[in-house]
Amino acid sequence: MESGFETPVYITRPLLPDLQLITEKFHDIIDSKKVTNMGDQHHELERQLKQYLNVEHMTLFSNGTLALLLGIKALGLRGEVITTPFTFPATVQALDWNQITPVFCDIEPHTLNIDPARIESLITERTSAILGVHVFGNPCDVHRIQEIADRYGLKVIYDAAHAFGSTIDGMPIGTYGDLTMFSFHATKLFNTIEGGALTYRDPELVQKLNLLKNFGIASEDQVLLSGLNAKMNEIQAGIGLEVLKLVNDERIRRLDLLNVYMDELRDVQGLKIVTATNNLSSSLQYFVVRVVEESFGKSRDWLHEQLKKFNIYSRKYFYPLCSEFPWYYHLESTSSENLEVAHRISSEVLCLPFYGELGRESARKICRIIKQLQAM
Ligand code: T4K
Repeated sequence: MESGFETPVYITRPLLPDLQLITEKFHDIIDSKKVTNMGDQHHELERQLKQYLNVEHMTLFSNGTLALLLGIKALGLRGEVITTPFTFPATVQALDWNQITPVFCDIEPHTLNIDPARIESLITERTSAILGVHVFGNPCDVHRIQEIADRYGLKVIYDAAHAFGSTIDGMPIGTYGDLTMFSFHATKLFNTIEGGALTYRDPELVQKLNLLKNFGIASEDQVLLSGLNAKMNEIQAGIGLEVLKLVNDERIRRLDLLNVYMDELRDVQGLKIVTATNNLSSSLQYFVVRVVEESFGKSRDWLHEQLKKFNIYSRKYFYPLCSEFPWYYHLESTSSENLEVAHRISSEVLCLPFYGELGRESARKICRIIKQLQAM
């Protein structure tokens, strides 16, 4: 009989630099007296991230949600945007704050991303864009989505909050669509505690985004548009510079964990591993399974609760679906018939602890506990 963990095991832990390195960074920033409003750390992080993500244009923000919200504003989108219900609330809330109505499209059962085959029937004369989410770091079918968008003259935006470093046929994920948002929240592979960025195709967006994240201020005498405060500060950027040095090693450790989970869980009846498809390189952001009750013998919710007794805190990302939020009740696209796959998946999906520090032995123990619970 496997016993529980002595201390709680969470789905993730932030990747953080040695305290000594952070202290030195703080000294530099405090000594400079430039602590926010696009200082040296900010510029250096932007430069290094462009290189790391292999993109030409990037703007940093205080968090991913504001990045997406202002990216949508910068593109001048309006009316309706077709998107997925299987995402974090931030995706659709960025539409809400732009007075745009989300039109929910069902998802593919394998990638859990917006299903391109279902998009076209949702397009109306009010549609201005398609907003895909690279859920759990597995890329959307960017080619089919672009083909539909081109045919109907729509913009394409991606929420790549989970997809730091993902590639498609070797191409960096931030180069697809008109605009891509990355989140650098503490729970993400690369983090600045809170933070985010946009990458985009049109170089003219640089100026607009820089205005939007800084109250629309162009100069001492000029405020050109109605913006917000969404600037990444120097402490965030400085920590980001140190965290970035750790990302490649963290990826190696996560790859190791992925192999442990795959080996141990592959043959468990009723557990389906949500994997990256061929030719895609995953961000290794989450390790996700689907608990198929009929064959696993227990429900996802039951497993989620039982794991807590062993001090394991898995997460039901994404449940409930965004289409179930009360302020969308009146929307036609929220009907269960329209979102059959999404409803099924959101009752099955479970994210297991996945971060380098966890270590192979703990991952093996988690797998043994899951098997033990199934046999109960
Ligand atoms: N789009 C998508 C698809 C997203 O997933 C997200 C964010 C966004 C947009 C918005 O990006 P940001 O505006 O956040 O940049 C967490 C994160 O707060 C959120 O950023 C993330 N997605 C989401 C998937 O996960 P919660 O409510 O689950 O967080 P919380 O506090 O329960 O943390 C989860 C676990 O992580 C904890 O049980 C323990 C661990 N943890 C967390 C924090 C904050 C730590 O060990 N240390 C920490 O400091 O949303």
